Amino acid sequence: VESSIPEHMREAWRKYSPSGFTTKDQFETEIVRHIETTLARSLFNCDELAAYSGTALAFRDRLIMDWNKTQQRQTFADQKRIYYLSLEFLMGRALDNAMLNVGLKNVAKEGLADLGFRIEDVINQEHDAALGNGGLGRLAACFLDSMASLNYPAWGYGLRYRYGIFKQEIENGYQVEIPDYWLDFNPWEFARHDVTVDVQFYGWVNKYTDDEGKQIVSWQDGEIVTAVAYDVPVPGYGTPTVNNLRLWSSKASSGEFDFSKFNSGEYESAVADQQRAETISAVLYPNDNLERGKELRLKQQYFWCAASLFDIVRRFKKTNRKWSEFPDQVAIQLNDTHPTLAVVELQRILVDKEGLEWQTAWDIVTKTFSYTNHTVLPEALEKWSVPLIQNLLPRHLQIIYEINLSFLQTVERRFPKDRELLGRVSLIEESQPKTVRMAYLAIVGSHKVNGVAELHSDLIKTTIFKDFVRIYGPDKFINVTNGITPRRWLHQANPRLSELIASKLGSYEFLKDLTLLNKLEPFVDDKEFKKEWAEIKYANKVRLAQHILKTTGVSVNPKALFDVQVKRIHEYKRQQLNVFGVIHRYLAIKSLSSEERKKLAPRVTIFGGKAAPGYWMAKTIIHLINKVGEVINNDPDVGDLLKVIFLEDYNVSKAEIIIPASDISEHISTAGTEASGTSNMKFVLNGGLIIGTLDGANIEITREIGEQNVFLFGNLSEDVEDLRHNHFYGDYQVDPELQKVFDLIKSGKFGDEGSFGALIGAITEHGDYYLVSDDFNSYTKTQDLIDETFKNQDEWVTKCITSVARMGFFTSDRCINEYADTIWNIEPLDVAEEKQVRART
Ligand code: F55
Repeated sequence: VESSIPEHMREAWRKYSPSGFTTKDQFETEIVRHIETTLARSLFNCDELAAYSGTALAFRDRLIMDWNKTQQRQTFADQKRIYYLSLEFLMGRALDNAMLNVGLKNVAKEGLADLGFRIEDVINQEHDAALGNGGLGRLAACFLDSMASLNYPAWGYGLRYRYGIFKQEIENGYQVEIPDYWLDFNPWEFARHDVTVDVQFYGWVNKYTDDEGKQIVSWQDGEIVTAVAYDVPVPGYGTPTVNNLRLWSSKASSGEFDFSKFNSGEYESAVADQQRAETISAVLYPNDNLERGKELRLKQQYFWCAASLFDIVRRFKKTNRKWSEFPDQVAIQLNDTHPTLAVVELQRILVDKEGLEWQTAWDIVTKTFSYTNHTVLPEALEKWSVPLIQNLLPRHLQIIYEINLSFLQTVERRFPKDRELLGRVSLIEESQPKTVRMAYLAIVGSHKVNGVAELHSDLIKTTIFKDFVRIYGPDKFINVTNGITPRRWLHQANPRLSELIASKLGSYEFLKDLTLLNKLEPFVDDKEFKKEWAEIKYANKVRLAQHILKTTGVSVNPKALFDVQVKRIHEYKRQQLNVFGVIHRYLAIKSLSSEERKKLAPRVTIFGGKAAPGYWMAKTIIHLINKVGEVINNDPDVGDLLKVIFLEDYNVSKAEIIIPASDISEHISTAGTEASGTSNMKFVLNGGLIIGTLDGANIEITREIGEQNVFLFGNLSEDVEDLRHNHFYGDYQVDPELQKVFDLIKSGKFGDEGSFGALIGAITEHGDYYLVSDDFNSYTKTQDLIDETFKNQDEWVTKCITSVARMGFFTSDRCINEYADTIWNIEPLDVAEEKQVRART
């Protein structure tokens, strides 16, 4: 490559290549240098934000060196890479993670103390990278962590949104959305103004036969928007591997964009053109498990797929291999159906640009792609209107039709007598307007399809993708149960617990092999160990209580049972069941004499989570929680027996405070609706117990940690359909205890009877789709059992320790190794030599 330094000069280059700090003094040199030069501040003008910036820049320098080496090593190794395509990466903060991964957090802590700062305050200055909605985006972030920690050559590809998920404020009990502009100072990204891709939209398709009689198809005219790469380093834990997350930002194309307009009195329209281009990557859509078919969203999807595919193909071409080897060099994982256009785009590149035969190209495509499904909820399955695609991506629509035609022909040959099957599995739904079923396109374009927990993977095979199992056979559909990274969700969020575990196991090796936690089990009878365990949980609760006091003004007793439900607000996740249960508990307290009340177990019920801005019912649930809190928290009859807290703006960094402080957390979705859930794993790993339905990963958690350690309740997924059906027959009545709760709400006790009426009506009048009434009795009885169990602290702590010891399965490392073996066919890169060099420094 002509941009590389000539051989005979490389010696000098290497001599001056920076080696990075390792000692406290070196760290202080670096941070002061950055504050005084990079940031142009001084010791008379250095606040906590400047200290954060200086620390981040010092650690960034270290990461960059390993990052560059990793990229060189991976290019040199010239082996298969995995590309993880996700519209969301919910990364949270990077500094703490970077410090722990390079193993120099203590050095930084002491160095910062010398300079007059507390490391916690410095860490808290960082803005979360909140480029995601919830579980799906956070899963992508855990996967990047695991892929780097396991030394897989892996890239993430996403969009660089200017605005991440909105910040949530609560005003008078209502959710208010504030834009999350997060890019003011982001030391973790590197703009690659030289790495750009021009992406085309609209236009028309020209088909003709050339002089040699060959069919030529070309997509012409339309408008061009440029994608600029921004790279984010992704460090692994205890390894020199630093992988790359590439995020695309949109801007007006310099070739296309009419800069002369600026001079010719059309200044305003020139600016408007420019802004239209930038709008593509401006904002993350804030809906989880809901797809609304907006044109701008489709533009985002294609913009990102086209840029990523161009980049991947460009890298492959540098290796001068035959196209048939593409799937041996490239594995592309589709995180849900959002990147499905990448399938069509690769087929277009191979056929229209590279001149491959249709079938040859299609074999390459299907060997390259695989698809992860995250939901069975019908409202979340993507369907794009055919006229919309026709207008925006005319060539892609033709290719989709051609894929469909050849797919349906195969199906017809295999099942000649089944005419209805063709209509059911067609990639095109014959609706008004017609739509493209993106999940079906993703299945047809992939060699493997996976669900994210056992129950969920079984459900997709027997319900939404049943016909495809008949067509392709069962082996194409597999399960890979989700996992979480123990680095962030144990070591970083709960350092004292991590340290206590390490002291018993003799090392921190469990952070790289979580199954080692099973060595904790013999210590369940160790009195001293149990005491320390309980002290750590208590300290975490004190910390959360301080946060609650500071942010809500409500004082809670850290000795009370902390009951937590934090996740996106959604009817299927049933926060309404929880708050109805709280009101039921309130009624019970009120009915007792003050003597009887003394026997009750005090409880703090904590909620957190965002509602999609257009999801009116979810917003009503938030409002009810806040109003119920106002009444209960100020009722002198109740006192410490019950407090109800809604924590504003739940996000990754808040989760790191909340999760380690929980005694019991709630994972109470209607059976069959929550694909997996991942916070359930985080809570148990931090020594909290869970109350849950037999849904998603709750089932596998129960299998691993033992039934006696989980509070299960509610109907089974196999019975849900019949129960729903029953709601419309006979004289259907809701649970009598739940009716009392409804009566109190309707009495106006919590204000706003009008909108709360709709919440009640969904259950009493509109079929109770989520089975709140069916599960109510089982739920409250199980809550009573929790109260009883919590009274015996010794027994409780035993359950917690036993559970943690059995959580090894749920590391995202196991999960990534399963993807690597069963889907990607890819090996980790050997970094043994680098590791030795590293061990010496
Ligand atoms: C975001 C946008 C759209 Cl259009 C659809 C869905 C989402 C989204 O955020 N989904 C999501 O978070 N799904 C969750 O994925 C987790 C990881 O697999 C699961 O644990 C969880 O059950 C599922 O709801």
